[in-house]
Amino acid sequence: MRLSRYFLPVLKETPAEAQIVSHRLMLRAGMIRQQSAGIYSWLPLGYKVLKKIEQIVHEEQQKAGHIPLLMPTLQSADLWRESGRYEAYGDELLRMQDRHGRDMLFSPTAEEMFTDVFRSYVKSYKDLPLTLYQIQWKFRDEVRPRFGVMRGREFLMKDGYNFDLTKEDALHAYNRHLVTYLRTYERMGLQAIPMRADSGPIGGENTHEFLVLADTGESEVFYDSEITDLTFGDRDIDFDNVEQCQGVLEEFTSRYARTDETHDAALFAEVPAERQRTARGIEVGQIFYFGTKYSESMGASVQNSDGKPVPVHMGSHGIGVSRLLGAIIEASHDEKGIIWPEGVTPFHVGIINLKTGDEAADEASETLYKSFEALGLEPLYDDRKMGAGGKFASMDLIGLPWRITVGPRGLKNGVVEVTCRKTGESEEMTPELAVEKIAKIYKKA
Ligand code: 5CA
Repeated sequence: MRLSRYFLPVLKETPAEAQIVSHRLMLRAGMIRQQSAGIYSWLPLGYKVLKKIEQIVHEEQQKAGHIPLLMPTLQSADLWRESGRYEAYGDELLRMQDRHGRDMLFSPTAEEMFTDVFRSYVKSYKDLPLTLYQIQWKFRDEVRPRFGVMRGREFLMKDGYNFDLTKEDALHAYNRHLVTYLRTYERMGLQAIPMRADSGPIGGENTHEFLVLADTGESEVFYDSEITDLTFGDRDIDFDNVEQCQGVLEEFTSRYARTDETHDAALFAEVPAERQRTARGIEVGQIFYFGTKYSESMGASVQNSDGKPVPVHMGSHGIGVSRLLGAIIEASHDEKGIIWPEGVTPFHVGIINLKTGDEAADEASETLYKSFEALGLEPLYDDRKMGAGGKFASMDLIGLPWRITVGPRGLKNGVVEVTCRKTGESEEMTPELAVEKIAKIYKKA
């Protein structure tokens, strides 16, 4: 993309309404625009990161055999009356009527809709296990929408639902989700710690929230510091292997880690004092096992091997896809702006032409630009006719992990400058070597 032809409305001033750094930076970098409280337009740069995050979520879900589909955002109240949640959900549920006076709602989650699709088609235990999921907009009429996309009213969620014959099978699905979530967050450069939590309006006893530690997080958390040494890494996992998935759950949840909702001071006191930590965290996902809560009330049964109808065991599993943008920025920024992890960056590399109009600089920049495109990488080329200071400031603000600076002076010696956004370190090298270096980083060489 050539910046002269892109739509990147960066702001010079710090918007007064934004209280936390991720919100400020998303507004300043021209990623989002607030349209009303907790409702945002996703401008091109924000939209691009959102799509990258979605892509990682899809890939990791599908590796575990979970199947994507898409449900409507507007749903009939009748379905929610069956589960009893139409009345129970409270003021967060946005209720409305269509022109025929029929009660409708904007889905804040979708247990009922998935259970309905399941019961309409699946009749036999032979069709299990089954996990269906979607990435779809949700609406919750939050009392206090704030912090930009962190607590929106309209927000993008990945929500997945497992259907299993037995409790054991459903707990395996729970563990499988835990593994996929660990992998998903790590690919985004985040450490998200599974913590015992409360299930709220979704229901059930078994539930873990995934929290990214950050001072601006809305949840208070208590944990054993040993847990922060754990990483999933690139280990192989067989998602059909029950013991292996159970092993990961035990490894990542055996130490004390709880949100304030389930915090137990007596248990916490058993953690050696030097390892006790109290901090704040951003909840980027939650997994639930709630047994037959929805399948019984909504009649979602299958025939077991004896030909008897039994209600299926279910769980649901959510990732805050749009919230993740805020969480990543909270975890990765400096005073100049965002620092995108390579896994989610909107463009792989920025090219700054210090002197647009200079024949040598234009030509070298063009060649770099085309070389990256030929490798399947996305460069952002700042070809605007303006001073270098403004170009550097925008590039730092939008946070691409790598920058190549091209100028007539360097070119006289046959070199350009490659700069790492995170460390600020620069290296001079030939344009060919610069392309090679960046290609290697993104595994395109
Ligand atoms: N049905 C279940 C799982 S699919 C469910 O709704 N779970 S949830 O309530 O925990 O939401 C899943 C994730 O969505 C949360 O972990 C959080 O990351 C994100 N989320 C929830 N509310 C908001 C909000 N108001 N703004 C942005 N993200 C939100």
